[in-house]
Amino acid sequence: MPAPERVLPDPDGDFTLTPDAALRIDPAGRDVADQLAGWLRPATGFPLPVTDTADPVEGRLTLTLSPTAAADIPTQDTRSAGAAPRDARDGGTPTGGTRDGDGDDDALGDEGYRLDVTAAGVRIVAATPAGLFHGAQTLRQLLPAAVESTTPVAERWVMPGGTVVDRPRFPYRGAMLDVARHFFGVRDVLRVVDHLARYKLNHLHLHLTDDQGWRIAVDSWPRLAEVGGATEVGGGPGGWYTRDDYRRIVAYAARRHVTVVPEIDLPGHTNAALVAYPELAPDKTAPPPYTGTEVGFSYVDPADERTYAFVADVLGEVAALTPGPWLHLGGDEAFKVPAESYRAFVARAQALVAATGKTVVGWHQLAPTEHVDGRVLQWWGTNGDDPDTAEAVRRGARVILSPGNHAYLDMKYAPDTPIGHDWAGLIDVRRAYEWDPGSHVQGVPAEAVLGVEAPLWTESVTTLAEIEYMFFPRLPAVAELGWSPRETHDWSRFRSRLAAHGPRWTTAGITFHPSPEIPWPSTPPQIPTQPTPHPAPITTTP
Ligand code: IFG
Repeated sequence: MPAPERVLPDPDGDFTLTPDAALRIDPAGRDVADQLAGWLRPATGFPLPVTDTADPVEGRLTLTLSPTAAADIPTQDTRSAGAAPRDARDGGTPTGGTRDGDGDDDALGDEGYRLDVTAAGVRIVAATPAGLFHGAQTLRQLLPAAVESTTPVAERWVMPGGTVVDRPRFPYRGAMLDVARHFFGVRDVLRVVDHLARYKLNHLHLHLTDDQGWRIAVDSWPRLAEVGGATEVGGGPGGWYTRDDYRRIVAYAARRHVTVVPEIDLPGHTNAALVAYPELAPDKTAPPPYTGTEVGFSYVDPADERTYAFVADVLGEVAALTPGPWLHLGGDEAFKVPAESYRAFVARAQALVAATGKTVVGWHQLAPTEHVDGRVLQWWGTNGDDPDTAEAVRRGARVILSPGNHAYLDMKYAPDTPIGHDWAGLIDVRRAYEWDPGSHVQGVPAEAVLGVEAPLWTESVTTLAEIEYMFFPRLPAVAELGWSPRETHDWSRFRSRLAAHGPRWTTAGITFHPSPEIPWPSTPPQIPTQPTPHPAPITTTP
């Protein structure tokens, strides 16, 4: 999970991981091998040394980086017509066909990999470390769920034999964590990165600023964090990331091939900044700190030149701390800013982003404003007909799809979901899965779609366990829409694979919603689960 592009099972090729196993890698793949070994050591108890010699040796896990790596598999469609649906346990889906239908596109690209499991050993080949990393995540899923245990388990570590060839459908596959409504410390954010990387998501959008809190230190405007960071929804203490905290998040994410996308939401959603610097307020008066959950009432003064000095300084400092190409300007719900002022403000703010060398991302409310080269609109509509966005695409914008009624993970699963919103409707797993980013918005063709992103707004989310409860099982559904070929899209197969996947979350101590839509396995996991984090993880239905 997500479903690979191509799975060629070989029942004679099962491989058993044994205590003397070792990882052999090309030097450039060492970091991936170290991480893979780190995932497998706790449950197996095996030393799993990592060595540089790349020669594939008996009983080994070999990770090979080859810039010209190719899929090297027969291009005929491996899915015979009407193939019987596979048992979820084999994890594979008879995904036939080739990426572009005629099979000539054999390069693995920036993120693709080929994984071969034979009785003699396991080999991952990719053109880049990111491809090796994605292959390593797939390898992890071929081992029994017990591999997720944080303590050694007596288990036969058998991996089903065969070949997987895999490449992503879209380049941008992400999730957003709103750390402004409720603040989440670095440790929680790092665990969120781990969750994204498991499902081959490669972008973490951090919603760093809003009415209730400013979460990133800005040296040239210190009160933004010191004052603006000291509140949150409900009146809690809030908090903020120092520059070093942010650097730590970015570095941790980069090792897992996740790019951080920082959002400084402007011109609206700025009450925290106005509390810190009243000169930015239209009435030049500090509003009271806001700990409620309304939206659309605040904005920085688009008519005051000091606002643009503020924007330039903030974007400059955040851009300098961000290795990724994206800077998210927000732009949503500036209800009190007249259209002309909004357009003028956005034009200047976009130019300030470009001056930092970054590419603009913004919520799709930016659509009617001036296009800047490479601009990306994040679409969060609930109705697939949006002429402004379609027009912006005609002028060159690309789109990240986050439809409110399919990808907003702050939506309740069901009426009795204890936390979350319902303004975009209830979203259980099927609703998160049953849409096509490539054709979701009229006038936004697949070529203009950069990818997908699942936002989690945190007005009512306050702990890591609650983040996980809203993420799982819907995040893998969105991850599959971003990664897997459209031909693999099949709800009945997906729900079976998800059911087989659930015990991995239980074993890993990941909280999740035991959605009634999924036929979770009835047998409880055969191994002692580690002490449960508070609150107790939601286990699968009995
Ligand atoms: N809309 C607001 C968010 C958040 C959300 C909760 C966007 C772009 C509703 N803006 O979504 O700040 O409050 O579902």
